[in-house]
Amino acid sequence: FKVSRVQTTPFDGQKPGTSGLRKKVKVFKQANYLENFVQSTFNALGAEKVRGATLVVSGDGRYFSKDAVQIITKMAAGNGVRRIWVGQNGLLSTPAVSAVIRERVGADGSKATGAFILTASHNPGGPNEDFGIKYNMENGGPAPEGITDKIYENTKTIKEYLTSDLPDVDIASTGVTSFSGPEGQFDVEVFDSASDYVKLMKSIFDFESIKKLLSSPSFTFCYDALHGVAGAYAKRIFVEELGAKESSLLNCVPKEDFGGGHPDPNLTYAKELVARMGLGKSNSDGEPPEFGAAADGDADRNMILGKRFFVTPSDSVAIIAANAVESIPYFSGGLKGVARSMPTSAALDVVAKNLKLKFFEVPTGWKFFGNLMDAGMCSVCGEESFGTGSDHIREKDGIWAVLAWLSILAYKNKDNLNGGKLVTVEDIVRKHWATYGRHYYTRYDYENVDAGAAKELMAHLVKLQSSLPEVNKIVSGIRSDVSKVVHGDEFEYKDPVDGSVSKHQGIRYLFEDGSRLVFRLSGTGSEGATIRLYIEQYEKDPSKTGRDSQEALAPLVAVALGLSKMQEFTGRSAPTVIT
Ligand code: VG1
Ligand code: CO
Repeated sequence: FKVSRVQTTPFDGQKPGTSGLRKKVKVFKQANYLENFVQSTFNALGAEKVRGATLVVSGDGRYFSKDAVQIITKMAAGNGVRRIWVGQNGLLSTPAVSAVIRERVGADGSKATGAFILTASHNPGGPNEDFGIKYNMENGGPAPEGITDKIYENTKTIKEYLTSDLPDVDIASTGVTSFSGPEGQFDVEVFDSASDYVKLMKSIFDFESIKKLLSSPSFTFCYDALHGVAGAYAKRIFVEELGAKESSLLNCVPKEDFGGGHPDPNLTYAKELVARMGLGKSNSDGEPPEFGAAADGDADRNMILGKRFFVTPSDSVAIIAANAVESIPYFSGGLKGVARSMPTSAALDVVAKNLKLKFFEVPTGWKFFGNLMDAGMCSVCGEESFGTGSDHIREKDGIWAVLAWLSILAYKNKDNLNGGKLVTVEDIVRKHWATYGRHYYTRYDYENVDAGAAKELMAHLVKLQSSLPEVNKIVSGIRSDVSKVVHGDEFEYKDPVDGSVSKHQGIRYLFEDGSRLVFRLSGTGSEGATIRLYIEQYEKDPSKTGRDSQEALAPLVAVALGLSKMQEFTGRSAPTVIT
């Protein structure tokens, strides 16, 4: 093949957000748009990390992914990359990409040093919806801010990119295709999307004991991939390896447009599963399954449900941490530490304190956990946004979280599977609350709000923080039964490993009784702005941990909406999604 230089001009707004660059497909389809971002990434990495390298290119299979694989492959050849690894049909979940970078060894002993992940995660897909791309490093984790800032700087000045006249490569069948270029050989290897990941999961969990649970007539199970890439793993793992019934899989055929749905595993968008679990208004026919779970488009998120019962992600990570050592072989030697993102509830903090574990609070986004894990300081971590994971890879991991819960259930029920009374998901959560106290928690999302209005609202909240007496006057004017605000700030994080500082990571109001209000602007949307409001209240008294959470939080919600003047600024009388 021949290499060519193509002249180009910069595009505005190619700044990677919380997790890569996400835009409407129409934006990505503009001539040179994707090319500019990819070349800016190569330039940010530098020739020594690109020339001769092995790079992974794959994603959640959303619309435009197949075109993107071809474009990036040609550019990789043009930039002197030695080989490209592609999951069959361009499919690899985000956690599987991380596993492939860390674990996979090519036939000739080669190892990957990075990946372009093609996903907009939980955002809808299709010709009128979103596409996305992000770069992961040799530890298998998202590029740190130092690199993403460089990429963005490069996109502002880019003048040309390198590509090649390679033909399109068949990515539907596995195997290696070799080409010869001006500097030697270039290979494209297409491999099975699931094998490396399945192998890793088998090395972490006790598949035999989970299989006993899943194939027992006293246990029922349901998994909804929302037509995302998780479907490519669910059948292999839950059905073929662990003996679940085929009928327990919902929406497990990956689709380019996620069947027209919003592949976000929460109570609003995972409608079918929510109904099947007996949660929503429309109750399912018959008895709901004992356990249900869902994933997002790229399978790094998870939602855990019991029969007619929702587990908040903040509780989920705390419960996994509290039970990991006895239930999951990978952790049998103990946990190195635990971590959560700032807006995630403090349920994990209480577990860390009780079990005397190292504990870290980091900004939103998985990239911040990676440094801690690389330094051996953290084993289990999570975010309130349905993200849970561990140091087996450097991304959150939706199927891992389900296997972790199944492991806990299998352990607690190891003597109950022959007709004894089952310990349920709800039993485990209620017992956890009775032991550690409960963090009532809810998140309000206001999606696609006018960007100017959102900025003003945030500025208003920062300004208010300069006078706490003023804040408390407003608070007590709204609800007299809410405790006093004792601290207000914008969260700032200093990475304990490399000393880097991240500022403006969310506005916090901390109350005397441990309650918290947090306000953030989303960094993953592709249109307008999304305001996230996180509301949390701690209850230690075991006789009061069983209340309905919206009811328990109603006073704090009223304070949050009043203090922020939400309706005044945004014109919205209700959020788009409540979790
Ligand atoms: C959201 C979540 C955050 C998560 C990020 C990526 O970011 O709040 O916790 O890490 O999505 O998840 P933001 O900036 O919109 O709040 V995913 O599943 O998109 O890779
Ligand atoms: Co995701």
